[in-house]
Amino acid sequence: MIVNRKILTLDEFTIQQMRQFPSATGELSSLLRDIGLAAKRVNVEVNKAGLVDILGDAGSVNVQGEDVKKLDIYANNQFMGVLQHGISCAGIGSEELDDFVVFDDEISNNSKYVVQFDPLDGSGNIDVNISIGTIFSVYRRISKPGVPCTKEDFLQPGNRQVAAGYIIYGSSTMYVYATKRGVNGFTLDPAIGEFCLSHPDIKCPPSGKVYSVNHGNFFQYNEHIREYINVCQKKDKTNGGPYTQRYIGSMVADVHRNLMKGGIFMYPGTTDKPGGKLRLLYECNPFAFIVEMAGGRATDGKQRIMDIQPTELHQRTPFFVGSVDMMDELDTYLEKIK
Ligand code: AHM
Ligand code: MG
Repeated sequence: MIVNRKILTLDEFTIQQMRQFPSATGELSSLLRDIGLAAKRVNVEVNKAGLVDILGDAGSVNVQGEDVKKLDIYANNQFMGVLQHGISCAGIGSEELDDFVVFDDEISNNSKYVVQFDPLDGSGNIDVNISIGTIFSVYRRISKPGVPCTKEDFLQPGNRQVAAGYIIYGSSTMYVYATKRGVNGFTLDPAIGEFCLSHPDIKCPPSGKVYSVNHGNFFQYNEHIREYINVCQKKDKTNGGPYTQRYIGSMVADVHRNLMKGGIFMYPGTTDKPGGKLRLLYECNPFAFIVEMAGGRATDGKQRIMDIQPTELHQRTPFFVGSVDMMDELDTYLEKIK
């Protein structure tokens, strides 16, 4: 078999990147590779999701007498496990856990980073075979190394992210991560079980034809957001259209498509939930960082998502993210909201 040596694996790529900085300790590269390992384990289980009735329902005991865990709990434990046993992470925050977790041992207390993640976003879609994903965000801790990390390490604004990424478990499994040096995408090659660099230096097209929003909530949105959605529906050849509405209800899939092809994704506040649904720390900030690093923008309707000073781990926010020209047009409607 001919091995294509032009394609770099995730490990080769992160090591290559690190070599460009002789003073780098390799902690971030190691952390990104640890996340890749957990993603591969989660991918195996996600691919078996349709067999759950055969193997045993989550929460029950399967035919082999093993406990069957809910996939989001399984994913949480995998990501937490690799980060705890790695050398780079002092603690984590997760959508699945009420509070942040401090890895209080000597190596972890001396580690530079904390990580926040949503282990399996869109997990309501698992049993209908729709793409779901993992989202994560990496911060350099503020507390001094040598002692356990603290709550302040987790409540940093998104503009202090060092890296962020997502894994999409879809028709193929992809790992996309961003640092201040750019955004790169790796596709899992099942033949060798490695993520391979398939989408180097991803750029979000400045404009697109797709808008993604839950239309079912239309009458609960602010009138100026409704006005913008109406404009999207009326686009034609004379003003950059026609637009297409695409919304699968799994943010990783919706934002991934828009990142690659151009588009805008919106989860505004509603009359029932003025603060929106999505979580700032492990859903919106990472996507804001990735999309901005790729040339797009993200806001909560009033300010840049990454400039929000978080006050709680599970804080929610309205979220608008996407191609820069489309975001600029949306802004003209958001500015009308008092
Ligand atoms: P989850 O974290 O409970 O999975 O919820 C987040 C998901 C996002 O992936 C998706 O964009 C959104 O919820 C869909 O919500 P809705 O069904 O209200 O449109
Ligand atoms: Mg989620």
